[in-house]
Order: sequence, then structure tokens, then C-alpha cells
Amino acid sequence: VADDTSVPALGGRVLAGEVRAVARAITLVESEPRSGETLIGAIFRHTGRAHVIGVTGPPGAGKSTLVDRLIALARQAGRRVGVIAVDPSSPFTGGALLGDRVRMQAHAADTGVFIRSMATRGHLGGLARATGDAILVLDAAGYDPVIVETVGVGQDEVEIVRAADVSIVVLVPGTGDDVQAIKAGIMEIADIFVVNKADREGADRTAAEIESMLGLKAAGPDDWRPPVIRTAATTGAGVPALVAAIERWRARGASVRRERRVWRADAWLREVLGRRFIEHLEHDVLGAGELATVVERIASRAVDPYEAVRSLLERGVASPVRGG
Ligand SMILES: Nc1nc2c(ncn2[C@@H]2O[C@H](COP(=O)(O)OP(=O)(O)OP(=O)(O)O)[C@@H](O)[C@H]2O)c(=O)[nH]1
Ligand SMILES: [Mg+2]
Repeated sequence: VADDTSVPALGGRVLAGEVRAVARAITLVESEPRSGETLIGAIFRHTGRAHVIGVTGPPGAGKSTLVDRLIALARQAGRRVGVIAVDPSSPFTGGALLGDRVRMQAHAADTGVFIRSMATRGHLGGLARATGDAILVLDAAGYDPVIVETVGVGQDEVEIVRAADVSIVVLVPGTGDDVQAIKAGIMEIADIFVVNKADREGADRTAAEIESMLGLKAAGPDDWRPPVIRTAATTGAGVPALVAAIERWRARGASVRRERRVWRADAWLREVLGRRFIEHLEHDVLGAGELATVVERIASRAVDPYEAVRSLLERGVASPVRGG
């Protein structure tokens, strides 16, 4: 969309649930953040209805297979489902995109399901921003739930899943080392644990390891202890129990939901404010290459970073914001 005036119109079509508009809108928020902001402005007040389900876990844990099952059950319940699959960037899992497409093919002709893959690289303003905006688009278009699959390896991915209404961490049977290794990054964000590939040896042990780790964790203010659910995504075994757990989570009080939304709004505001202030400096305040010069001066010890920031803050605040 080159013409900005058409963006609000696009927003209207998204709100009407038009599939092609949804696809265009996601492309817009991915590739043209400024126009994307106008679009979000047109739809934001109509969002917040969808239940956003984050699914993360190590490469190959069976996340997409599981998501496919969740789609099928949600469709049976008559719900329209939006899915964002954030592609793993690691070359070791580079085939995942094709795999996702093939695996989710069963739903390809179903207009009640919208599946979109997003690359992890090349997003101005970051992957978490682009994914967050894409979730808003699906939410505005009436998809509910919106499922986001990420590979739980990087900070970006953790950030995405943390922003979901419910975070599901998928692990597979293996040595205790796996659970230990993953502990630092994604264990704390799990609202629900899944031990997938429970048809294989060792699922009980892995589940017990997670349980014992949770035993050390203090219960939350509303006494939610993350359930540990065994599934075999390929056969569908255990998936109804997972859906029940998701529903139990969803049925929790308004205050819990509100707390998470406030957390998310806070992260949103801080992230955008920081990024936009720097953009304001670059576009409206400083001359070409001036920021690079300040960086040089800090590196060569001509100015200290705190003094440089003080000066930039004063100049930025004193200057009118142009260019949106
Ligand atoms: N035995 C067994 N295999 C499974 C199960 N779930 C998934 N798989 C297989 O595991 C492989 C990876 O499944 P995916 O669903 O692509 O895993 P993923 O976590 O989405 O993978 P990435 O997106 O690449 O990280 C596929 O060959 C699946 O068929 C399961 O419950 N049991
Ligand atoms: Mg996958």
C-alpha cells in the first residue's frame, strides 16, 4: 500500500473480516511500520477480543503438529482460528516453513482458518513488534483464538509468547539435561506445559522432572500451578486435556486477565516510545550522519554516553515531531 489514505479503508475491510485485506494488512505491518501504525490506529479499539495462545518450545518438539490439532478442535467448536507461525531462523530447522505448510494443508481451503508464516529477520522495529501487530490484525478480523507458534530459543520469541494470553511450552521426552537447559529461558513463562511425543519412552520422567521443578516455585497470587500435560500430537492423544487446560486458564478471573494486559500495554508503550524517540531524533532533529558522529565521539572518549544522551534528550524534546 503506497497510498497512505487507503490504509484506513484497509482497516475497515479488516474489521469486516475480509481475508485478502487481512493478508495485505499483515504484509503492511511487517514491511511498512509507518503505514502499519496508521492501520493499527484504525483497528486497535476493536481488538482485545481474541484469546491469544502462544506455543513455544525447542525445534522439532511437535509444535506445528499440536497447533494443527488445536485448529481442528477450534473449528469443530465453530470458531475462526488465526495462526502465526514464526519461522525458526536456525539453518538446522530451515525446512520448517515447508513442513508447516504441508502439515496445515488440511485447513488450507477452510476460510475459517487463516495461517501466516513470518520470517524472523528483516523487520523494522523488531520481530516482536511485527508479530504483535499481526496478532492485532487477526484479532480485529474476528479470529478467535489467535495461535502464535515460535521456537523458544531467542529473546524475541520469549517476548512474543510472554505477550500471549496463555503461554504453552512444549517439551519432549529426553534427558533431564533438556529440561535444565531450557529452564533459564522459557520455563518461567509457561502457563501450561506440554510433554509432547508421549508415545515415546521417557515422557513420564520428563513430566516428573517438570513437576519437581515447579515444586520449587512459589504459587502465583491466584494459585495457578502450571499443569503438565502429556500429548501425542501425531495421534491426537492428550490434546482434549490440553484444550481443557487452556479453557481453565481462560475462565480465570478478570483481574488476572487485566494484570497481563496492563503488563503488555506497559511493554508496548516503553518499546514504541523508545524506538520512536530515536526515530524522531534521526528524522526530525539531527542532520544526516550526526548520530553516527555522536557514537564516534563516545567511542573516542570525546564525550561520555550520559552527557551525549542528556544533550540528545533536550534537543529531541525541544523539537516538533514531523513525519507522523
Ligand atoms: N512420535 C511422535 N512424533 C511427533 C509427535 N508430534 C510431532 N511429531 C513429529 O515430530 C516432527 C516435528 O514436528 P513439528 O510439528 O514440525 O515440530 P515443530 O516443533 O513445529 O518444529 P519446528 O517448527 O521446526 O521447531 C514431525 O516429524 C512430526 O511428525 C508425537 O506426538 N509423537
Ligand atoms: Mg513448527
